[in-house]
Amino acid sequence: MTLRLPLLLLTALLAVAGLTLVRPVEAAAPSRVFITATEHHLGLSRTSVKAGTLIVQMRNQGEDLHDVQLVRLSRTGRATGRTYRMRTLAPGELGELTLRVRAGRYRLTCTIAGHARMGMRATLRVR
Ligand SMILES: [Cu+2]
Repeated sequence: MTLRLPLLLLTALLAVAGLTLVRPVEAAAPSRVFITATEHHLGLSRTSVKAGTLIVQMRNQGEDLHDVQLVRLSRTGRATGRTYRMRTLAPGELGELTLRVRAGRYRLTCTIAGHARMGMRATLRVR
């Protein structure tokens, strides 16, 4: 009888510890940014997102073809690492791109000739 309570307590403690240990680590929900493309502007729903998985959706609300390219910038502002590009969207089309982003700044541009120069560029900060 005197041994029963400590044994029960130990079993209970092990069960709790076990439950805690096998509990799966919850994956962080992906960040999302929505872009509205027009002549000649990229309108971002937010300019700052968390590092990790990022879902980029873009709607071409303009009358010309548009796309979007994302590239991380180095401390000196130069493109570094992989370049991600969404397919070219016809007017009215919606596109989606999923990528993994690291802390820093990403430059977004439309790659259609002359569009970035005319204003289709934006910066996304990753925390
Ligand atoms: Cu464009």
